[in-house]
Amino acid sequence: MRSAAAIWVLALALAGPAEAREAQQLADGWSFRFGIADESPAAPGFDDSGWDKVTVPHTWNRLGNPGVGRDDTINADRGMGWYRRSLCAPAKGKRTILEFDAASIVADVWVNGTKIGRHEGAFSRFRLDATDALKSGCANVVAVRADNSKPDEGSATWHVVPLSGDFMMFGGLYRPVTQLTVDPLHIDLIDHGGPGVYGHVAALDDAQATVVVKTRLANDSAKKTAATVATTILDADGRVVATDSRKAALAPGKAESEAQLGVANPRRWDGLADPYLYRIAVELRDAKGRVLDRVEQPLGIRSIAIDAEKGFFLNGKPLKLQGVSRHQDRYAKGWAITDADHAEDMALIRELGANTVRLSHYNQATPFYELADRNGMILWAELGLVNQTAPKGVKDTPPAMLANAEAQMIELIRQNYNHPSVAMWSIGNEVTNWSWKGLTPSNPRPLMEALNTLAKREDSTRPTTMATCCEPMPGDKDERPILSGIADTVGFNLYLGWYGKGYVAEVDGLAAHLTELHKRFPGLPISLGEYGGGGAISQHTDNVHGGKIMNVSRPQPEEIESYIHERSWNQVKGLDWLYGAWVWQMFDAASEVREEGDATDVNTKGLVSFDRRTRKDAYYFYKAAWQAKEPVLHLTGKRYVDRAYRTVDVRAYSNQPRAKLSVNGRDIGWADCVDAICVWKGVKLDAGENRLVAAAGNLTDSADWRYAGRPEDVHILSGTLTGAVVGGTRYGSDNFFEGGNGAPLNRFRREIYAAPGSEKQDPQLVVAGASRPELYQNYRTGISAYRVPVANGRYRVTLHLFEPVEEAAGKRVFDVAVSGDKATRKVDPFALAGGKLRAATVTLPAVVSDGMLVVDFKKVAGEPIVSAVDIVAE
Ligand code: GCB
Repeated sequence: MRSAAAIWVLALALAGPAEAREAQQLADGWSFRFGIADESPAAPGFDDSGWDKVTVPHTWNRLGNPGVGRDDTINADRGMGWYRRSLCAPAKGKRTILEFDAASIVADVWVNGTKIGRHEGAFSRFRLDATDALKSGCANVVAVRADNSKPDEGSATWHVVPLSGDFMMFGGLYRPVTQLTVDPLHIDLIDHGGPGVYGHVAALDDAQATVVVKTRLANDSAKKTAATVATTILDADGRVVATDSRKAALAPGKAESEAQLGVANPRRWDGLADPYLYRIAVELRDAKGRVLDRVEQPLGIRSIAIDAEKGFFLNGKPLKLQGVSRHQDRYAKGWAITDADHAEDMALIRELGANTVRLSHYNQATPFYELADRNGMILWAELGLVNQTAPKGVKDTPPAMLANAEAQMIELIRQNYNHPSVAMWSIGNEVTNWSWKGLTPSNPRPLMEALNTLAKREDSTRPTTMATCCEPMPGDKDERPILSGIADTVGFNLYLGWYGKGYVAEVDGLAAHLTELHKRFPGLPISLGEYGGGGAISQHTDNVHGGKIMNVSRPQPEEIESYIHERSWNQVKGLDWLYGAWVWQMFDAASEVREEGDATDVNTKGLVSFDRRTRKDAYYFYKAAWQAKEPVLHLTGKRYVDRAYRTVDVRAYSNQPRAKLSVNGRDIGWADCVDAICVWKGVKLDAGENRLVAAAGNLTDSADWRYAGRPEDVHILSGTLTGAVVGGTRYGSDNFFEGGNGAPLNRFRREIYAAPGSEKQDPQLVVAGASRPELYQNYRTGISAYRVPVANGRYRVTLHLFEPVEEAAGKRVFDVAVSGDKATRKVDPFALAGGKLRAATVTLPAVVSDGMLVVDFKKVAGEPIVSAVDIVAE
């Protein structure tokens, strides 16, 4: 049995140093109301009894839902939201500081009707001194107005960056609010939201690290006071490895103290391999040695360097940065997420095998930086400055906007200075001359140069970077200024195969494009800041080349996203000079400018769904390509259950050399896994249910698919990526074709960055004379053949076609021949149907004796065309 004395000693040991600073989270007890434009709720006597009761973190917005159109849960309101609650004053003589980890976008704060401050910017911590506005007791009222109005002229946000972006600016007190109680003598809390303690490694070798720790101090009393600043470095086990103590005579106001400490035989913070963390503890003590205040910060002893030819180095060793971008929102919660949500995101990123995260496009919450420190994840930290360098209608960056961008840059750096995970500061994303987007031209250079200078002044230990999308290439006749080269490094956001001429095959130009940029900017370290494509988990294709990419529209079959990543990564990984690549993006995220895939207001390029429940196939591609620690085997297409075709290519992702497949217990054989991809070509499914099982090493994975059509029939919707059920018959996406391009007859598309409701639509063209008009919505032109694997036997082949553009007969003429039929048919869709945009069919008998039904198209005039094919066994 333990003695009482022993328990008492234990309790003392656990209590540690005196808790001089008190922190109380103000999570409960808030009342909330959206949409009050005047300042009446700031008055202490204001009656908020009818308001909603909420807890903080909170946002009034909810955006991004499955399906077409906003559902009833959506709240996209931009404007002013009010929060009120009571506050207890501390014991006399203490100071009260209110700490907001973030408030979006502009926040005004009153205590008992006295305004104690305003903060402009949605992403950073700020603190306000409430002491003088408080009365003793608990009858104090704090009122906060958070304003996320669109940055239109006259609104509080018009000059607050970012002014635009492909993401929702959720409103509210979406990160924690804390009441801090401190002695009048304390470590400064009003330093741009920073911790007041800033450590960096000034010199480093295997024997010793020299760590310089700067501490900002505040004396809010009226008299000069003697104090001691004690700085300690603790190792991961809490053992003291270095100390410094110095006296300070603190006059009222602010002061600074600097200590230099040596850490012998330093253990490096070495990324995923060994994210070893020391801690810096600074205590401010009074003349009697009592602790007045204490702050602990992380310290990682490491070096980083980036070279234009050799890439990224951590602690002198090359490390190719391979990772993802992360937005901070998630389904149903928006930006008001919990520590558990942050932890789940980090766990998913770790599982993926990434070693870096880009915090797109703004300063994210402290818990996520801490997770990165602890996990050894390299961070690209970013200022929230996107696209626009001047408000709409304003020619150049106005002084107020410059001042705001600079203030947010300082906040980003001070608040995160001590995180060893942060490798670089980004000064903005896709900032360019946006005149071509219908905005007033502004010259972005002065703002970007000012921000870069400021970032270097604030932190001389880290490189700067910026992401750009749209700089003119050599030979372009374009007056847009070049911004690459302002920051120390540059990340190019490149979406080959996605934003382009409409065909996924363009992705194969990625390495060449990057190499061109590398030549163009010699000496400048270059990364791939973003790349990727959309993937809707309920939309599927049998052939990614079957139709046009619908990049801000529908459909966006999941297989396209996978294909873009397969092809991109397998080019990028070979570019040794490229110091890093960040997938756009880790998670689907809310964006008001989008109506795409199978969702509304969601950017579908995530490797993981908005609700974090679904890891898309592309996730497993990276897991197989990146994850060295555990064996990976993943059969793709599990969500594509109802198959359109019986003959399919089965694919798996694996980091094993080869994998084996069976279908309904039938052995299909082995496939080599090359570049993490294993393919079994031309696998024949059974009619009805199919259980596919892949095996590699001691791993297995399975998928359940169904083929419900007539066993030997094939129905193809030409020129499409997803197929459709038409008149009860399942048509597959375009497949088995050779040559040509798919296109839709009509195209729906919301212009990116346009307001919802302003969808651009081609004129609705209709093909006349069709009993099943759905078969005439898309077409393939320039086709040379269909080669369709089928069982031997007799078939009737029907081609559906129409003339989409020609105004006369004779302009588009081609010969068609099918297997086993010696006759060749000359086809002129215009002549056959009796005009343009009129449906026609051609039916031919076929006999197959070698397992392959071939339809040959031979051009006579113009390009051959087809919009659907029926192959029906007789
Ligand atoms: C970009 C932007 C990012 C967008 C992304 C996209 O280049 O930097 O904010 O979300 O493209 O999906 O279009």
